[in-house]
Amino acid sequence: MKNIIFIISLFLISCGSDPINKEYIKAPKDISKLVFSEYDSLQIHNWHFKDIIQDSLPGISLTRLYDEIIKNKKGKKIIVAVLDTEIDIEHPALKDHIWENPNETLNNIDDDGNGFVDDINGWNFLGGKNKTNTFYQKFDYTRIVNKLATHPSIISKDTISKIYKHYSKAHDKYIDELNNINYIIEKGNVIIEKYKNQLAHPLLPLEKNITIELLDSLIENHGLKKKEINLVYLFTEFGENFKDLQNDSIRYSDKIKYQLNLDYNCRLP
Ligand SMILES: [Ca+2]
Ligand SMILES: [Ca+2]
Repeated sequence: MKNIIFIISLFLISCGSDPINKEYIKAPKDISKLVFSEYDSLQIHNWHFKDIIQDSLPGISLTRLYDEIIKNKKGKKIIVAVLDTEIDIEHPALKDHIWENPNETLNNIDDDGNGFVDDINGWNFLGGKNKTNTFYQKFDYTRIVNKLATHPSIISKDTISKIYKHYSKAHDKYIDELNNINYIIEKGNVIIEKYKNQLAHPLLPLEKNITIELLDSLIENHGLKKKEINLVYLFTEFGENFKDLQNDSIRYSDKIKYQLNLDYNCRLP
């Protein structure tokens, strides 16, 4: 049991033995007929439950499923294991359906002997020791590089072994991302410094959104080179401003500190 991975299991209702008419919902050919503007903000907020034909909202048709397909159907309980990070077991839609381990009680003892103390609703493998959530977790390839670096196949450079190939693939990805993030941090900081000076100009107030026109103006009138601010063009595509750029720099630094840090232990609270 020790090696069985499960996080949270739920009781869900499945449909009984009555066959379901499996009709696939197709999007209308004329997409221009979809009218999003008719909906209020709450309906738009719940767009993912909606149906593309009935509601003109490209969701998963959940409301239509309840109303048309499983309405009046008798269900039976099944257990579904969910492998994911952070699930809210107190959510109103879930709290009455969360699986409970029948062989475990809350007593600080591993009653069922599976290696996990008080695993009442499953186990959080990436959380803190006291069942707390950790904000940052390593990327999977960081974890693989860290775990396999001392494996005999890696130390002996056994290039035809499966372990070596697995490690190699993760390592390449790790180095690529590390270089990429370092480049962004380095260039981002250079750009921020340049912008601090440029934005001090009375015509370019600090809080003003950085637009393509503004960047063109900086190139034309203030001597910035196109190559130097290519990165800023990338940011402006997402409508970001100068403060966002600064926050991104912090965010990317955190990636180095945690998600790409081989020694970071994301199990510590
Ligand atoms: Ca246990
Ligand atoms: Ca226990």
